[in-house]
Amino acid sequence: MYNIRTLGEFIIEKQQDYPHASGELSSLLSSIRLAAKIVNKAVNKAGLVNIAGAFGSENIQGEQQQKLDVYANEKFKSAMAARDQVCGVASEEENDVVDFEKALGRNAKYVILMDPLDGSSNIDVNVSVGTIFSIYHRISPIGKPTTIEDFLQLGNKQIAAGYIIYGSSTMLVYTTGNGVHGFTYDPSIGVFCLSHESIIIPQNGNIYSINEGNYIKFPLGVKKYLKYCQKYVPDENRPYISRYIGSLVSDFHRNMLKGGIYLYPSTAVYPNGKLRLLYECNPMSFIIEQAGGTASDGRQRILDIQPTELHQRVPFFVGSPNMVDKVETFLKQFPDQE
Ligand code: AHM
Ligand code: MG
Repeated sequence: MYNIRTLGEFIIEKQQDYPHASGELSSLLSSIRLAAKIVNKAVNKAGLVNIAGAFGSENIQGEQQQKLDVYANEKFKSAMAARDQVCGVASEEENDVVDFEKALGRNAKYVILMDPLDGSSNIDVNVSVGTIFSIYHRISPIGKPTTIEDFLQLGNKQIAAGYIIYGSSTMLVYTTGNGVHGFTYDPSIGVFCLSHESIIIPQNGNIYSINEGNYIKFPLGVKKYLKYCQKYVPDENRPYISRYIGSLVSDFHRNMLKGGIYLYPSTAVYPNGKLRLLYECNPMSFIIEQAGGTASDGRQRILDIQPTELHQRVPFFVGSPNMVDKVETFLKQFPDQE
């Protein structure tokens, strides 16, 4: 029998560490927890009901939207709209920000950025997918319409970030800047239970995760790093293990628990990398730093990059600090010829 400590209890417990906390962030996290349960149910049934497959439309980035992308976007949005703490949402599935302040008349202080269903092309083949979220205090005045600056904040201003992984079991992992905590969903009682308190990533790992199909167009430093990973040096645990699911949340989660690095550099198709700064890289970077890891675009800390656009992409190197340092060293040592 396990000792149950639920996500709800944990959030309230942590809130007590901040005597002036109003409880609004706790309530906001509860709305995410609720939407996660609803989406989890749909993901679990994906092979049975007519919910897998393409929706028939494209998102702003020209990518095929899956039915579950659209479903998850709606569920997370309405869970957030149903509470009073969120004044606006930006999503991978929305061209522009959704302003609750204007539509619903709010006096709310938080904005949320999210990827409601990351890796959704994996749904049809029963591979794990995830939701990623990032929470900020707005900077525009409460009670007024939100502005784009509320959403284009530095990652290091995040108040909270997290992800849900719909995997062999479903987990919610989050940080509010006080460590990273993971909760596993028990579907028999419909509750997220604390299973991974204060996650710490190993300083060094031996797993590397990258789509090597793009090798030819990788920056030279990345190519050299991959050869370093593959070299036979038994004393240093090399060759490393190559593991790539193609679902960021899953690859990231495994590497955070076991020690490893996830890389999505610039490629021929994606000259700035594929992943989006605001709702993929920033939240994952906040989480990894809280777990003792590092996140970089190859040159600088992700959390220090000033965003300029909602759907901006960046190269992404994230994981065990020594591994990210190493790839940065290779990128510096082998700059690409212009
Ligand atoms: P998505 O937001 O359109 O699902 O794209 C993000 C996903 C990540 O989950 C994953 O790591 C990456 O794209 C895989 O890309 P690729 O198929 O190019 O390797
Ligand atoms: Mg995504």
